[in-house]
Amino acid sequence: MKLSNENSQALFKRALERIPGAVNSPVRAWRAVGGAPAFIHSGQGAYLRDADGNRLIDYVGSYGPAILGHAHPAVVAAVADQAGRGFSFGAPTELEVELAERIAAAIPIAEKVRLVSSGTEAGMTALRIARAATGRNGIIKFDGCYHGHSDALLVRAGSGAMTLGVPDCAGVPEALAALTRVAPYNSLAAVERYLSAEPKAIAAVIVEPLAANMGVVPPAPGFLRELGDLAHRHGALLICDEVITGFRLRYGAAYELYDAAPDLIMLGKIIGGGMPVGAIAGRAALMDLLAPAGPVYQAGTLSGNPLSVRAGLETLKLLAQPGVYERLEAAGARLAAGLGAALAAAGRGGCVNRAGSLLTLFLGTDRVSDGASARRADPAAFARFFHAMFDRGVNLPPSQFEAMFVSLAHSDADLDATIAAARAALAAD
Ligand code: HOZ
Repeated sequence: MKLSNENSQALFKRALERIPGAVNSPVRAWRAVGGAPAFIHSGQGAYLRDADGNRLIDYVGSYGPAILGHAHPAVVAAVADQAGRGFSFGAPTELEVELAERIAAAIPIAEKVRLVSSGTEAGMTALRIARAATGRNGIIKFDGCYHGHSDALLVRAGSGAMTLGVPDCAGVPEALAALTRVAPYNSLAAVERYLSAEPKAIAAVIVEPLAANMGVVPPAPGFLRELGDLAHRHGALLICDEVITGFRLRYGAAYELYDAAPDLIMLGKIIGGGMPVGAIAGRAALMDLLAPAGPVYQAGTLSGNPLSVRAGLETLKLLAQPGVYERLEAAGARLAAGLGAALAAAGRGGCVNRAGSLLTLFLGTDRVSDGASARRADPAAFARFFHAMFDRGVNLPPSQFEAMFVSLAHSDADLDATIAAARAALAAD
């Protein structure tokens, strides 16, 4: 039965008058699945309540930050307490030192940490450091990886760009885009070709250690270790974009799971507990290139603002407790197994890619290992599946090319209800 959406439709119409495309970030507009997006009234634990009063089991999780579930009481209390002390001062606080220390303690290469306000800023700044450190301008990224919307990185990008089929963005100067080389994810040969063809041209190779912006695509065994070796042999840096994976797959960075040796990493999402945040972290020698210690300028009025930092600190404290990542792994595995079984029961082509609490159900293709194979999925089938799930009370990311995010708030009953909904949705399609 179709859920009521009169209020969301009315809000959508109103938003279209004053907000480009009615949303403040493109994927939210449901363009890939059609219809007026659900406007959200509130979130609690694993659930959202939309503007029409529908209760939904949520797997968007704010695209990653909501690893504890929505409005966790301890995080709410920390933010409320901080709000009473002031939102932002334009001056350093002890809280920022505490968060940098906590990140440094969890991530071996994070000798120094610079907080910013978004993953986009983190990517932009990581590139600037790499270019300054190497005296080179070129970068290599991977088709379908997304590192925020800064000019240099919005080339063959995943996430909203892939969803909307606009991987190369209007308004990015050609001369700038020409500095970005694009390789297929998991292809060392393509990276080697670029590095060998233009010695001393490439400043950095940037990669999501686990790709999660073309749907979830794990790295091939040894890929990241060899990628770092390759980059370093050619005098280039390796930047791991851990905006999604940082503190998601383990307490710390995911690069350690895959035996990678990055020079810099980008963080975001979870370290801000749902408030705006980003970070660049790495060895002191590189990080000290940043102003005022060094010549690479970077700044931000709200960087390291106390509200984001308190929310992040409280979230990390809760994630540091024993058993947390085992629970996330078990929940992710339960859901992935159930979705896989639902596909098989319906006799449908598709596959489930998963790492820990991140997963994607690809429809219409049996193996996804890079951007090209992700694009072989069937977006029309996904759109039907999305709506069938929504009408059964399950909120999926509205794109085949985003990850589902499982949180600590999802109970086995929530996961099993989701699996039952998927079985019914696939069987009815
Ligand atoms: N990095 C986010 C997940 N792909 C994107 C969020 C958004 O585009 O709104």
